[in-house]
Amino acid sequence: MKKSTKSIFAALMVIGTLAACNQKPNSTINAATQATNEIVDTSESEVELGDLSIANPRARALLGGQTTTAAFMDIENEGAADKLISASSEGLTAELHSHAMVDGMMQMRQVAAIEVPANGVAELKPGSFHIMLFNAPATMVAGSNFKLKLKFEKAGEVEIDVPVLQDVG
Ligand SMILES: [Cu+2]
Repeated sequence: MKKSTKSIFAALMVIGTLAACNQKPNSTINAATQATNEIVDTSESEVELGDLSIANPRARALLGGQTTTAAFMDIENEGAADKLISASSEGLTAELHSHAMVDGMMQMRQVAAIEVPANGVAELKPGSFHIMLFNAPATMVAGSNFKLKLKFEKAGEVEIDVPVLQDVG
């Protein structure tokens, strides 16, 4: 049974910086994070792909009138370093994004890849790396699900089922 960490940064997520989302990918940024003491059992929703397991997938429900939101997950790696190089979902546009302090302001940027460290975890979570979803269908409300295809440099491709939640934690 695998464990994953749960973000404590939900309250810090700022969704109002979409203007920063149109920038071109620059460098890959290391998403390595160490496990913390706060443990959530996500074994039910885990998907295995080679040495990787994808746990706790979730997307934030669309707010009224919006078409942009984001998906999050923990990518656990029991093998050599890998990279998430793309995400896609039918009927919308998905991009890999970082979320970092730039010149004193929190900004999101598109990145070419999200590193998954050897024997470590890449945490995609609010306020950090995430999969940005543009032109999302109005059906993306709490309680719904959608398919998201992930492509890794070494492990290859996998399609996961992402629950849409009001609170993505
Ligand atoms: Cu973003």
